[in-house]
Amino acid sequence: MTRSNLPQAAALALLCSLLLSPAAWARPEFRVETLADGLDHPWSIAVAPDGALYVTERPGRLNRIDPGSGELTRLSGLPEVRARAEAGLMGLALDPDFAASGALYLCYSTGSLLGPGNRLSRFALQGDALGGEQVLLDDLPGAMWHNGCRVAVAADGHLFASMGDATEAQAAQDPRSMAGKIFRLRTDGTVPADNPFTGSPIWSLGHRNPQGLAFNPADGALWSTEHGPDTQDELNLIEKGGNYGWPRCKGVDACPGIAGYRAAKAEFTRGGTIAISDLVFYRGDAFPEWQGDILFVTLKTGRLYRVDIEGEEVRSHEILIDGSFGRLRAIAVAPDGSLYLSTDNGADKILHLTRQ
Ligand SMILES: [Ca+2]
Repeated sequence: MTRSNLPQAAALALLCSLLLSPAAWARPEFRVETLADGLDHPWSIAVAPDGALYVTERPGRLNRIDPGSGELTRLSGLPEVRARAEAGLMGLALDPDFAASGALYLCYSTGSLLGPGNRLSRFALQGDALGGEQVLLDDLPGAMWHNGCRVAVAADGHLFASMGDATEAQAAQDPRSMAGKIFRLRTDGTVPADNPFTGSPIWSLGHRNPQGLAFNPADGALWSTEHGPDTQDELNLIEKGGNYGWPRCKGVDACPGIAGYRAAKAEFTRGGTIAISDLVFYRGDAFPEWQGDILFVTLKTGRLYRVDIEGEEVRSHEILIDGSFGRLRAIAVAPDGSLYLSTDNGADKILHLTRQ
């Protein structure tokens, strides 16, 4: 070997060692610690620009949690909620201007067992007190189960929210009903002129109970997780005017006869549901291996999944946590790329997943 070939030989040796080394292929090691406990069905986690966590609890509480100490501050000024079975205070999203204005969005159950509904409202947080409720969508269909209520704000400032079929499956196909839909609004509650049904907040239909909404930062596309009935939980790419098939069709099945049908991009599974819940797109420094991937959590199977996508298609998935903490409801990414997860067992925790 001549002297001039040495750098190439060294580079080749390094490449071979990386390709052959088990470490190059290993899943990144992580640890999970408890950041806060004593919560009751924490449903949404939103992380503010300063790193503080804002967490809803289904019985009707909103908390701020210090990411360093785990100290929990209970915020005041919450609306009265219908907290029963799977209804209550659920979705939370912070406005892009939250740091300056304190603006945030909550989706919660209203009324009583005799007249159940759901509501999407904008609030302003000042100090530890919530105020200035502005109702954006009211009298949404409600029930003990399938109340939807996940909320997300797009990069272009539009507000999206989900509503389940409120146990009236056929209503999900009715464009006059607000059940089984995903909505798109301006943040003042007005309907954008380019929504698919003129004058309606409905963006997509045919949903059973979408429990996660997240935008892919790479291309702005909206993705959603959705509970199937007894099989075929779904991962959906949400498109303007799309019909997602419920209750006629499920999962990745074809659906002849439904105009604008969009099959799920992936289903979990044919043999039974995993009880799919909240999702995020991962972007952060802690786990470069996961950059751009979807992470989602599940309820009855208590799992954390990682899904590798390529544009609009799902390539593969793996299970990172499998039942070790019981049911998992919500997931969020911290500014440093670590993750927060909430349990859903009744005496609940906010878990912090960091690189080991
Ligand atoms: Ca579907």
